[in-house]
Amino acid sequence: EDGSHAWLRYAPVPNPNGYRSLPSTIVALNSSKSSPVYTAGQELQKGIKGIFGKSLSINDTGKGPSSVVVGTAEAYKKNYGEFDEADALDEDGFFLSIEERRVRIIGQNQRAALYGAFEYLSRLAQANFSLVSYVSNPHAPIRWVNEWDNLDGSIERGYAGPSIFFRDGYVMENVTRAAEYARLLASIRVNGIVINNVNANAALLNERNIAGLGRLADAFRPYGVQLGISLNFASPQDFGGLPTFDPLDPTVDVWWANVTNKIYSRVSDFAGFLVKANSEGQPGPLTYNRTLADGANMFARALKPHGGIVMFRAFVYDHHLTPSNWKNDRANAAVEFFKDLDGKFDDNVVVQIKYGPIDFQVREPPSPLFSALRKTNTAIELQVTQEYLGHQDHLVYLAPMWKEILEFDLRVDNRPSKVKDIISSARFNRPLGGSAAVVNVGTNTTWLGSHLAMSNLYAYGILAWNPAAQAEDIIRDWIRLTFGFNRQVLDTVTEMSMKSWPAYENYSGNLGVQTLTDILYTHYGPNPASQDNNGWGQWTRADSVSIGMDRTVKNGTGNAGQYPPEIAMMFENIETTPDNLLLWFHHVPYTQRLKSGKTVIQHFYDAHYEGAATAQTFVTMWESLKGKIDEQRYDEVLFEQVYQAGHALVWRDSINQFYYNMSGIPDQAKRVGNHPYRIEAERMSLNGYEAYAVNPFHTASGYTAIV
Ligand code: BDP
Repeated sequence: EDGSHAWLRYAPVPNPNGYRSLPSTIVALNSSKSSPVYTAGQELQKGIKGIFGKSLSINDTGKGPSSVVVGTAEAYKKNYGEFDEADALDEDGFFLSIEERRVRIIGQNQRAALYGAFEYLSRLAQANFSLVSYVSNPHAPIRWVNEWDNLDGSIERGYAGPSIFFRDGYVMENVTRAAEYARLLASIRVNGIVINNVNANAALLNERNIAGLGRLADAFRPYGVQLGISLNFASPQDFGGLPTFDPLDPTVDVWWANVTNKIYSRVSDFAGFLVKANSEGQPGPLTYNRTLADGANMFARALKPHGGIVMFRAFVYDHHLTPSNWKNDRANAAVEFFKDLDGKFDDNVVVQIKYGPIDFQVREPPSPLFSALRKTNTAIELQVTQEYLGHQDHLVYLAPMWKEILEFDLRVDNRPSKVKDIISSARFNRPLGGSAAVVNVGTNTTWLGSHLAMSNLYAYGILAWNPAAQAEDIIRDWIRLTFGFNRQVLDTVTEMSMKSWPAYENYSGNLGVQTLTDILYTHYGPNPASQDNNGWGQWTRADSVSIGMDRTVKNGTGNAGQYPPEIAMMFENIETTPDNLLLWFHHVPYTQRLKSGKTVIQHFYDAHYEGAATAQTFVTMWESLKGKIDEQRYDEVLFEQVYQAGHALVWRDSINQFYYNMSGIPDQAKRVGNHPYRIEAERMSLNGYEAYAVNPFHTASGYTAIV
């Protein structure tokens, strides 16, 4: 098992006879070849063959009593007459009814029927044979993934090999793997893929690439997945040869309309554009003193006649902070840039907001922008690719973290205002909204470069459809689908996964100080020194006596005041700020007492030891599964876990050493800086190796490594 089938393995179930109601044929209603309903028929056939070893034939009409019928509501009514649940179906929703020897899978539209088929198969593959009947509707219409692929085939923040979409400047000729990816996504009800980096290259708009977009869209369409692209704001000038890219210049408008029309003439169901503007050196409307809304609406106008949408990113900030600019806080940027624009965006614009105010850190409060935009469509941006969270070399199951954000109640106007209800129409009654996740799959057979990391992609789709789903239920389903039915495997991988985010937080950056990783580019490994006085504005503001970013209104950057009053008050006061966000909002002495009674610095020491110790247990836990998982995946995961266990120690010692040096406060448990059991490599007699001084110094004990 090389991981390529992910959770769609359709492995035989242990007690196939337990399912008495297995129908004898599949009826895929009115399905033209390459339609999602046609795909659903094929998928049901393939799945049932794998799970039960039975080959079912597929017809496109049928009145037989013993069949799995799959189709749209419209087709179903035409063939069989009315059904009660028809009125309960929202866009993309499906009805699944499993009776003795009769199964009905009815979608509000084509892709919904396919979602229902995958749902049925997921139940069978988990040996769940109960007879049920229910409607399932999506929480929000936008359930997209973003891929940060470059045209040359590299992937920004991708950890699983080169692109499955691009090579040498062009869309690939062979789109087989792209289609396989669309299949995976359809099975978790993702309905859009933006295929290229937000730091976009305008050459994507050349003739040959637009033809390539057509090929990709054709590969995605049988799965009900629509194609979108990221745009470079300066394309009219850099690629189109115009003297300007001013969004209010009519020639620029015409240029975008032409490009958009050209795309639609090849991809009639094109989803839309994703735009990163005026951020990290990218061009944007501010260059011409136009607003971000002017910029977004320019694309909206071009897309409107075709029904497309613009995902306009809220990740806009000026990263050139200087130490003297003490009050400048990158966490404030999104609200500062967007709040006065509320109500100024066209209806087919969606502002895509990273979950926290900074940048995919191991712990952030929700972005305050969710509460500031009431007359604007919004979507949350999550990251499946573990940019700051260990690059898929560390097991970090992210559903619990996403749940905390989605369930966070921002109390807008002192009323219930959970983030999940803001991104759907529930709270502000907006027509569009939903989620996007940066995934960055590559050509590695495991898709993400690690078998266990795939639980995050799975969980993303489940939560985008239903944010009320529980993180632990999701992981258990995923384990059964990925590794089968062994009880010990189920319990062990669940336990590892559920402990993984807290462990990573403990050894990489706790109390809301953010991930203390290298901030300058790699975003990998410990480097707390790089967190201060850098142009990227992710600062811990640590000195010899105190640490943390004062974001209060009273003395700090004012960020706490960007939240609605009840939440602002909670974050403004140290006493009511949860410990896990203490250093996010407050600058305190290392000797500050936490609610646990420990000092901040002692908590640092202890938590880093605890987190790293937990990572050690993942190895033994995994080893206890030997023989219960196929050899290839067993070995590959073991390799990762051993690596993580080692790297967690590097993290632990680096961070503890660094803050010990800075604060001069000893560890009460006398561990930090004290490793009597260690044999330092540089003290051994070196044969063919040389000692050299390491930078940053705290990533090797005694500042020295050998090469
Ligand atoms: C940062 C990444 C950078 C992305 C940027 C973004 O380091 O590679 O381009 O986010 O989201 O976290 O635009």
